[in-house]
Amino acid sequence: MKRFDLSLYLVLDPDLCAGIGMVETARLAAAGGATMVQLRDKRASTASMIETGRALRQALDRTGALLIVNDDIEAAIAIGADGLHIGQEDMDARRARTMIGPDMILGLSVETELLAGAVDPDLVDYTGVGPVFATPTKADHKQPIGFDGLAKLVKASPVPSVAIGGLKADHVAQVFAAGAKGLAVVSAICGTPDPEAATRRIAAEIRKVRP
Ligand code: TZP
Ligand code: MG
Repeated sequence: MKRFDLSLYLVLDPDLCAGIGMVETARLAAAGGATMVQLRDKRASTASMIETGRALRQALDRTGALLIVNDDIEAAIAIGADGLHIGQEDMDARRARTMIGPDMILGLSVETELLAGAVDPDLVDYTGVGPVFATPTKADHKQPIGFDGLAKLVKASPVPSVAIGGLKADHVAQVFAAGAKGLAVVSAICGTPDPEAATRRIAAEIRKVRP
């Protein structure tokens, strides 16, 4: 059984993190209580993903936060990441699982109940569910599902789910009430004046609702 904590999942964005950079943002977020950090840079080459990923590995070393790499399987393997996250338009889960082996965490984005129900728990370890709200952070995001939709998709998913899309500290109670095991955030942390404090605020809300 793999152990991972989806509760405070930071997804990095190179543009929003441009001020202090993705690595420093991740370091501060881990200090503030982030449990997972995803390297997501859709425009980066594999070489650049590997370079950033290695720096992230070092920054997150001994913080307890796990490092997940979005989409770039070659980079995920080269970095020795804790996990890989793929979307529906990326490679299929079976192929990804075959390439990464049994031990690496595999996350899959699902945007509908149908997709959530189709997830194979022998291949996929968690689902990323959303967007809960419309968000300027992802230009091409699917139809927002709201908290009612979130509850439905979480229920349909055979593996634990993390919610994403427009989520802030204020939404923590509703996220957990819908059955999700955590929230994935970009702009609630990236590019804020004090990413560590922003993370701490979310972590404090999580402690209120999660025993
Ligand atoms: N996938 C669905 S919404 C989203 C991604 C990567 C972006 C979420 O960003 P934010 O700033 O937390 O709304
Ligand atoms: Mg993708």
